[in-house]
Amino acid sequence: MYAQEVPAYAELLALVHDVNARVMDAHPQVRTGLALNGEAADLDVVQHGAVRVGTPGELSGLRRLFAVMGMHPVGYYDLAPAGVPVHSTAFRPIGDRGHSAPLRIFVSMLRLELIEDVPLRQRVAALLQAREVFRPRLLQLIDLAESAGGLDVDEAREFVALAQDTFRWCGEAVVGQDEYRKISQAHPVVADVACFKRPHINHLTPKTLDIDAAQQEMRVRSLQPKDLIEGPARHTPALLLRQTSFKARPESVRFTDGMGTHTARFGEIEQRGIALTSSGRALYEKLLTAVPRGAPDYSAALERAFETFPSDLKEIRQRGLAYFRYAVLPGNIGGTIDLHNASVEDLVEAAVVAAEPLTYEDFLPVSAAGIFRSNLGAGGRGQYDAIDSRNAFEAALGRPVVDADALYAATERESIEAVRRQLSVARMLEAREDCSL
Ligand code: OOG
Ligand code: NI
Repeated sequence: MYAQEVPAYAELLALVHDVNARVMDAHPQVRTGLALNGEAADLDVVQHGAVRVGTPGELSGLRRLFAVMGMHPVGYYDLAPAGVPVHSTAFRPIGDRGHSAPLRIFVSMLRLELIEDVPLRQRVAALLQAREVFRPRLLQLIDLAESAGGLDVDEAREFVALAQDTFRWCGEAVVGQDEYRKISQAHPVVADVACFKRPHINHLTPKTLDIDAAQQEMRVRSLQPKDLIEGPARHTPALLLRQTSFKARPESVRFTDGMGTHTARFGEIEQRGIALTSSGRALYEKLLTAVPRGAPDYSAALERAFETFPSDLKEIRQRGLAYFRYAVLPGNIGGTIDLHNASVEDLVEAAVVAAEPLTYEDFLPVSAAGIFRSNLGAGGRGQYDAIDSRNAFEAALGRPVVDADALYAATERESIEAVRRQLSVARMLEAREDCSL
């Protein structure tokens, strides 16, 4: 649907596919690795999308809609300090499926209290109160899924079609052009939400194996990339998340008093790296803020700053900078190591256990704000006072957000427990063999 609505996005998909194929042709081990991890099929699948809503009712409605599909709100992102009057969460699968989640939706809700002009704020609130973004039948199906614990195949089909309609572009504004301009001046994101009848997808994001090559290729194909790739370039391993996008194009819109344009929809690309622990994240933030955003040759300076972040996975693991998944290596259990008293690190060193870093599945406020800014044009303001409204957001959502860090930590912990269980079974078997001798 989105590729049909935004033809430049279809071009972006083709571009990413070409770049990924080129990387795999040049490095056949990448192709093999992806196939082994079961990630090959995910490559050409969209990794995330984004939607913006206006009211607590809309936000909790989306929370219920995504829950039907096993997607739950993870993380709280306050974008006000970066000058965007919204706060957000990301709906994604959690638990085992979360780590190979092919799809996430980043959902932002307007913070109307940040609009200083009180009559304008009231007008925007009235526009939002007047809209009904969920069809009654969709709400019925959500009720049914909640009470019955799921939907049957026919209901699920109907649900998917109606859910999709919720995000279908409607090129019809509910205001005239003067009012649209006035609301845009408060902040373009407010106009993008409040001037329309229902929410729309504002971008989708496929995953690339080489974001620098993809950025270059966007220039070659005249897709107008934003100036900067968010996140530091690194040889190996990539950290957290790097993102870039092509800039939104003006689209024609029917205002109540005639035709005009609105600019909001675009396509984004991302490359995902390793999930950092809180100390890894602290080091990341320190290096990131060491380079001021407006600095000349920002990207090169950032790359240099990040040279002090270890690139050796062993060092990263031993310093506790990233989360890992541990697994017993088949065939290596019988060595000389004392399985009972060995630490996980000893087991890794003895090649009894393998350690794979976890991939970061979430988002970064700095990157998100950069994406917002480059696609909403001028207008708005530099910064809002940081009043943390996490409680208000969760009240609107109708539940607390899931803590992303706790998810990675649990995955790591559970993998260690599984290793311990497997090794103690191996030890018991060994002991039995000893006795029978
Ligand atoms: C959401 C921007 C955040 C990302 O990838 O960080 C985001 C938006 O533009 O509505 O999608
Ligand atoms: Ni995005």
